[in-house]
Amino acid sequence: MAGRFEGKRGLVLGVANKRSIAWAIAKRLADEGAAMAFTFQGERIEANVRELADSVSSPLITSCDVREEADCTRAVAEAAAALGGLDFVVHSVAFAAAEDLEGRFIDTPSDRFWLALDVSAYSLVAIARAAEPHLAETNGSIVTMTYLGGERTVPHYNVMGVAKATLEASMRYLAWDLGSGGIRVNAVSAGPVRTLAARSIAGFPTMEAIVNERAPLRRPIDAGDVAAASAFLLSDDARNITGTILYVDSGYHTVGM
Ligand code: NAD
Ligand code: 0WE
Repeated sequence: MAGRFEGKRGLVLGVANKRSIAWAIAKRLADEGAAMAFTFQGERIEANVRELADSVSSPLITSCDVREEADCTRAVAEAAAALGGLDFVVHSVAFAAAEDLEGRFIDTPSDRFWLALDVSAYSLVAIARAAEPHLAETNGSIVTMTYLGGERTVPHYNVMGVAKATLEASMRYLAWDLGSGGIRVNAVSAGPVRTLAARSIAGFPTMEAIVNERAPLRRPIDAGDVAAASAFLLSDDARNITGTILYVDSGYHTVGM
């Protein structure tokens, strides 16, 4: 593919396995010429992430639990050093306790409410702060992943919806703060994609069926579609686009019935 990202260097957070949205984005960017460092969380997935990252000749694979500020600053610094600078960051991280993605939102206890917001929303702020000095050198760009459940109620999305609402507002305020330095911050709002995490969610096949029936395009979304939109937002083609949400959902969010 033509090298839109030839000479560009980035950090990718959120690859767990080959089905991860972060991996689809990384592959797409690698195809277009990008060099990338990767973070992983937890020893269980380290070997998996190393194998994937090696396949795109990554110079750095490092551990980062986004709940730890020190991990975020170290991972960003290591990535910038290994790559000789940073042109973009892909943030594709979310977590809520499994028991909070079923039942009633009203029953979410405080500790698990803040866990979901910490991992899924505040992490973007921490990573952006660490990356700012590097991205300012390159007119760099940040992209994060969100979901319609952040603006409408989606049954069972619950505390993750509150986390996505926080993520989306944080994305806009980061776009304001970093805009004066030429840095752009945007989000892709993806329809249901069959990642491993998503497949563990009861009712996922039902949601896919609803999209196939009611979305204007009446077809499912795959990770490659999300990757193409993310690559656009990270590219110079989007040089005057910041603080926005790009929907990759077969048009589902536009429908009122
Ligand atoms: P995934 O499980 O492959 O990715 C989630 C990632 O978050 C994993 O790599 C996991 O290791 C990481 N993570 C969790 N807790 C972490 C922590 N404390 N520190 C660092 N990393 C941590 O699933 P995915 O579907 O590819 O999700 C990626 C993003 O896309 C998420 O933000 C998700 O909300 C969003 N999204 C997914 C869908 C979908 O249907 N799959 C739709 C819209 C948006
Ligand atoms: O953002 C997401 C899911 C993110 C996620 C997934 C898990 C599964 C495993 C966060 N935390 C966890 N925790 C786990 O233990 N999506 C947009 C996909 C998704 O999840 C749903 C959805 C959709 C869509 C949950 C309920 C209803 C709809």
